[in-house]
Amino acid sequence: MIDLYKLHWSHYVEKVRWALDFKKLPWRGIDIVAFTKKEMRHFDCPQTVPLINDTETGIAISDSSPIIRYLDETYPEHPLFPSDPVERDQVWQWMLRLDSTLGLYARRLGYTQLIMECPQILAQLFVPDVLGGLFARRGWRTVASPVLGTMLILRFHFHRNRHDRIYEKLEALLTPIAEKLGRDGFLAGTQFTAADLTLASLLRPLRIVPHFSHHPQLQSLFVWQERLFREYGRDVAFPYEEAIRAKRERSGLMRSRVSWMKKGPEATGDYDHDALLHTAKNDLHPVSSKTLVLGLPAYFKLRWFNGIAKATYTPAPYVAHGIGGLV
Ligand SMILES: N[C@@H](CCC(=O)N[C@@H](CS)C(=O)NCC(=O)O)C(=O)O
Repeated sequence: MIDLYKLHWSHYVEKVRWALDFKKLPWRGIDIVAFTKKEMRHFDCPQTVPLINDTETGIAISDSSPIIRYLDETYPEHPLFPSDPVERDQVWQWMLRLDSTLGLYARRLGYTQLIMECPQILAQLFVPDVLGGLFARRGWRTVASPVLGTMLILRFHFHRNRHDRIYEKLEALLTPIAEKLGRDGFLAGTQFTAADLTLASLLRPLRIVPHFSHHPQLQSLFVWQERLFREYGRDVAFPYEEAIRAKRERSGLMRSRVSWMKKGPEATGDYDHDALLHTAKNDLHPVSSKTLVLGLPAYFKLRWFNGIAKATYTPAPYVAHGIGGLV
C-alpha cells in the first residue's frame, strides 16, 4: 500500500495520483494541513507534497518526478518510462524541466487568477476544517481571503509575475511544445510516458488563466490534454476550475488581457534548454508573521491594480472540442 500525502488540488499531487492509478497500485490519500504539515513531519525528506510512504518497502520520498521514477523501478508492471535508455533519459529530462518551469509558473498564474476573481475559494481550499469550518463560511471567508492570499503571495511571489516575465516565459515554453505534440503526439518516443503525464498534469492551473486557455496557438495543447484526461479517467475539471467558471458565468466577466504583453511570444530569457538537470527547482519563499503584515498591500494591489484587464467572459475555444462538443 502506498500512502500519498497531499493537498488535493495540487497539480504536482495529481501527477503522482495519475501515475499510481496508471500503474494500478493500491494507494490511500492523506490530506495534510498546508500551514503545519504535521502529518508528514516525521519523514526525513523535503516537506513538500506529494510525498509517498511505501508501506511495503518502508521508503518515503517527496518530489513528484523522483516518486514516479521510484514507483516505475520498484513496480515495473504498466511502465511509464520507455525501455530504451536514450528515450528514458529524454523522458526524465522533460519531467525535470517541466517541474522547474511549467509547474512553478502555472502555479503562480493559477493562484493569481483565483486571487483576482474568486479569492473566497482560498478558505475552502486551505482551511476547510479549521474551527469547525468557520472560515469556509460566507462572511468569514471574506475575512480569511486577504490573509490567505497574502500568505500565498509571499510564498510564491505573485506580486513579481510581471517583473519575472512569467507570462512571456510560459508562452515561449508552451508554443513549441504545442507544435511538437501536433507533429509527434508525444513528448518523447512513440508512446504515452511519464513526460506526457507530467505535461498534462502541470498544465492544469492554466485552464483558468485566459491568456493561456484562450491563446490561439495553444488550443491544440488543451485539446490534447483533455483527450488524455478522458483516456486515462482523470477529472476533467478540479473544484477551483468549477468555482471560477461559475463566478464568470454569473458576472459575465473574466480577467484576461495582460496589458504589458506585446503581440506574439517574446524571448524566454533565462532557461538553458541544453543544460542537463539532476533535480527539479522550486520557488518556495519563507513567510513570517512580520512579512505577512507588510505583504497585505501587495494582496490588494494584485487583486485590483495589476494590469490584467476585465473582458467579457467566453469559454475557451478548446472547450467546444470536449465531451458533447464539436468533436
Ligand atoms: N518539485 C516538487 C514541487 C512540490 C511543491 O512545491 N508542492 C507544494 C504544493 S503544490 C507544497 O508542498 N507546498 C508546501 C508549502 O508551500 O509549504 C514536486 O514535483 O513535487
